Amino acid sequence: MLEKILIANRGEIALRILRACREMDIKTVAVHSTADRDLKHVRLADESVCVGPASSLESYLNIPAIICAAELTNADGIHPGYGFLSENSEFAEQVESSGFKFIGPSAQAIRTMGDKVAAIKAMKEAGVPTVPGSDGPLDEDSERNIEFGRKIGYPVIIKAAGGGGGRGMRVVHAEGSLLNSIQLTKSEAAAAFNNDTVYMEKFLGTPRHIEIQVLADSHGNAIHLGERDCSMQRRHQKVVEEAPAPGITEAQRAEIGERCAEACIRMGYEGAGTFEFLFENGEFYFIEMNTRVQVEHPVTEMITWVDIIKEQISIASGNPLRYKQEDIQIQGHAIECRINAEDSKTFLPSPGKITLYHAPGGPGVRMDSHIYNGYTVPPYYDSMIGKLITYGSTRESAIARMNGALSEIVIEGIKTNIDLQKEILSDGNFGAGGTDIHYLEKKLGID
Ligand code: MV4
Repeated sequence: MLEKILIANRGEIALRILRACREMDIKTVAVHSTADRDLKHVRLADESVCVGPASSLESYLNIPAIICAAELTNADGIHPGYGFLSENSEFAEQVESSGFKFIGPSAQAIRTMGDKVAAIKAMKEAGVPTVPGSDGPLDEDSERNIEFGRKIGYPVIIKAAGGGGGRGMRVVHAEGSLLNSIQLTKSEAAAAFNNDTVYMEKFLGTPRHIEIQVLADSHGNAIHLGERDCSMQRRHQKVVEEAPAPGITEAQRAEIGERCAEACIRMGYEGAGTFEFLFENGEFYFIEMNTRVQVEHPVTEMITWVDIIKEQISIASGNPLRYKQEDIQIQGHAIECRINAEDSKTFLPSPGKITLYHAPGGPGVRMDSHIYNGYTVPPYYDSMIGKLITYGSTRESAIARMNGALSEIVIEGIKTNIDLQKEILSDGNFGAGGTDIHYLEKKLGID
């Protein structure tokens, strides 16, 4: 087993990784910026190293500084968390060539999934259902592109191979604007991603965002942990997530899950991963794969009893998966509300000192957060300050517990989105389950 892990992240996920290490008797090294000396996990870690100034570019994204900290402290593994360097293939490569274990997939796997055209090609080859489309990059052949548009049928969407997560895409409603849209998307992609490769897909109008969690070890084993519904989002930021996804049958889950696990085995994928799908009219369409642990991993943990972070560390240590597919039973229902330091109405960030904090509690309530009384939320990073997760034997009981927890939690001194979360939880359509990816933005009024 790895013996000392450097946590290359901050906030709640750094604390989550530290807690997993502690349970596994693994020593921890916290790295932090000058603005983050007072983070909870920095105090709890066995050792800590300041790796740079407040600016992420010079600290949490500073590859030489982080590898240097691993050398100084004799760590043997590096956990990247989510965001920051977690999907940076260059980082994974340098971590490994410096003699440390990168807790995640190979640099090669990260690179392939970072190229959306290559990712879709790998999925098609593995039998994962994809969106009808150009099945590869568009070239300069206008007639060929117009032919693609006719064959796929309008509306279509042009996406950048280097994009993802909502960056670098454009919907085209009719043939008349196709060629111009391709050119525009290409030049934007060249500027944003230094890669002007674009591809075409059928545009799905009212899909849900459903993703499959997988775990794969270095011995050729892979399992899936079912799905999460992440459709409740605003500007590509998820707000509420849940597992299982309302209305998905056991047979649908087994079918799509097995495709994803099989794809992992074919690709030689190692670690935790997420296959993102659009789900419309009862069909799954692969769009992207995330090669990191995700913010919303706890809802899967609650309904499967698998500790995804511990499993990542075990896999990186070279151990075979502790579970076979038949060991995984989905039981109950979990919901996660992201708690952000922002205004509930304007969504403007609200950093500052937390003058009073009361954590919610009770049966089926989990608060993943690094905040404490007197903690100052710095203005330099993401505004998410915690995740409130509730669990129940049914969706209704998980919702009831979330309503209770949201009214119990007290955070004073800064603004939070808790009022927005209360509004979503009491929304009738959310209560019914299965709202699409546009629902929240429509409810809030498109801005
Ligand atoms: C789509 C789509 C409709 N049709 N692809 C946005 C983020 C990126 N992961 C892919 N995205 C989309 N791709 C086709 N063919 C609609 C979206 C989309 C979306 C997807 C998931 C979650 C939120 C979204 C919000 C707007 C658009």
